[in-house]
Amino acid sequence: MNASQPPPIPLRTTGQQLHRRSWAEPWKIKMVEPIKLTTAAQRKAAMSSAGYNTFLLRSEDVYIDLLTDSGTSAMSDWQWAGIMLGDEAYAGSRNFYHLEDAVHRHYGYRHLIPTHQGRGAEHILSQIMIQPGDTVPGNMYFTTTRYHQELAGAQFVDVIIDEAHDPASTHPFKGDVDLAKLERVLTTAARVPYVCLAATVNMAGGQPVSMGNIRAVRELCARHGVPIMLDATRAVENAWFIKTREPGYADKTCAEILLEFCSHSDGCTMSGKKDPLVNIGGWLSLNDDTLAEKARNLVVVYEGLHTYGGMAGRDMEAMARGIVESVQDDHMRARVGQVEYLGELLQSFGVPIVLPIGGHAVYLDARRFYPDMPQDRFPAQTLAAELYLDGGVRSMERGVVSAGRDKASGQHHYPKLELVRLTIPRRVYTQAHMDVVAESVVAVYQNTEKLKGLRMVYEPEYLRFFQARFEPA
Ligand code: P61
Repeated sequence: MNASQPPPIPLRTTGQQLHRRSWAEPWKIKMVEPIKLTTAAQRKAAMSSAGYNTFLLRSEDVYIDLLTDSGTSAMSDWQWAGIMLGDEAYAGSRNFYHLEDAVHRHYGYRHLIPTHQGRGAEHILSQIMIQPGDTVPGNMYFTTTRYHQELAGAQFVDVIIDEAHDPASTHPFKGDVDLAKLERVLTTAARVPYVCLAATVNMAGGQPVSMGNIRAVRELCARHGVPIMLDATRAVENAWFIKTREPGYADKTCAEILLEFCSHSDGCTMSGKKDPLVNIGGWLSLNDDTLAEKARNLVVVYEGLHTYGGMAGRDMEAMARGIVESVQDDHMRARVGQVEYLGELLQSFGVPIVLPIGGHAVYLDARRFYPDMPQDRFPAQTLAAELYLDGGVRSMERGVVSAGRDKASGQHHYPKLELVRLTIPRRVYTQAHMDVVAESVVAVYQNTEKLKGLRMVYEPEYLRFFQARFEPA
């Protein structure tokens, strides 16, 4: 079928205009996994024993799981067939070479160092490039990325455009770097080992970076002799936004745009659990031979030999095939289109969400759900708990709990964005699931009055959002 929008058809019976959908998912379902409906009483008990933290729920108590799109994709029959072709040799597995080829062909980098997942790559990159006292500028922080940079002795500085911190701004590329902010860091910091550029920007709402912006960042960094390391976790979704929003790219394919985008960077960290459609895996890519040698040397200490990096041969094969599937335009249209469907549905009911709708998730603006709740009563954590209690939908807090504490002062970081993420796994849920989610969100939005928020009763030392526990305030 032609993917472009067909003209509306006037109906003979009523004279109404029938707007035909121009696309549906480019796959059909061959295997299903049953999910369980729960009662309100069961959900109340489950939420209480999970300490009001959706990370601590058992997945079997969840009806529709929108906690994350990480490792939750459905693999294709071609990927499952690849699983059977795993070469589980300790060294030099053929699947490593297939993966190397796929990464080279679609992302363009010279060297591939496999890791068990994204944070494994962040760890290796931070250790080989950062010296204590360094400054790493980036377009908004990501939890694990910043954590590894700080562990290696760097300070992270946010250089994203101001619009990214405003949930209502409809800037089409809210992931863009503010060039003046970046230049200030490049000229004042003692040493900048690299610029960390994420595409799309998860914490900003799945917002993309434009090609024009990465090109300008490249020029600026080149003048200062500073490399750019991409967080390419959702770079194919980013390519789709460039195709649909940036002048001059409508006739290019996602695959072409991805290659061009990556060509403006010097390497990438990757969580294979997102764009590449697998349940586990990741990699570090580098163009520089000397750095790649350092990374290959370190990967054997923390991950595994440099031809498996913590993955089984079968996992590398599934990821190599997932990469090939992920860059298809038909796939991306349906993937981002489903997120857009849910976002537009919520908007039509007046639910406050982050605009524009992101690539992997719809983000609810918890501040506007609970305008009178102070941030240290954890509005987004409260909203995530309420969504589960209402209909068994699991979401994720992305606000003050996720932001953690300032290392120096010990105080909470108070981010401007206090969000709940409804994250859509790839190729997993149907349009009816999205409708049920929207109905539940609307029900919670109608009923915000008596809530007083939560208080934290247990706070772990590292990445606290994963395991913190709360009680109703
Ligand atoms: C997620 F609550 N994301 O979005 P790894 N970069 C980027 C990511 O989105 C990402 C990683 C690096 C997850 C899982 C997760 O605070 C959290 O393969 C842009 O998970 O190690 C992961 O990749 C790290 C959820 C991670 C979190 C950290 O759901």
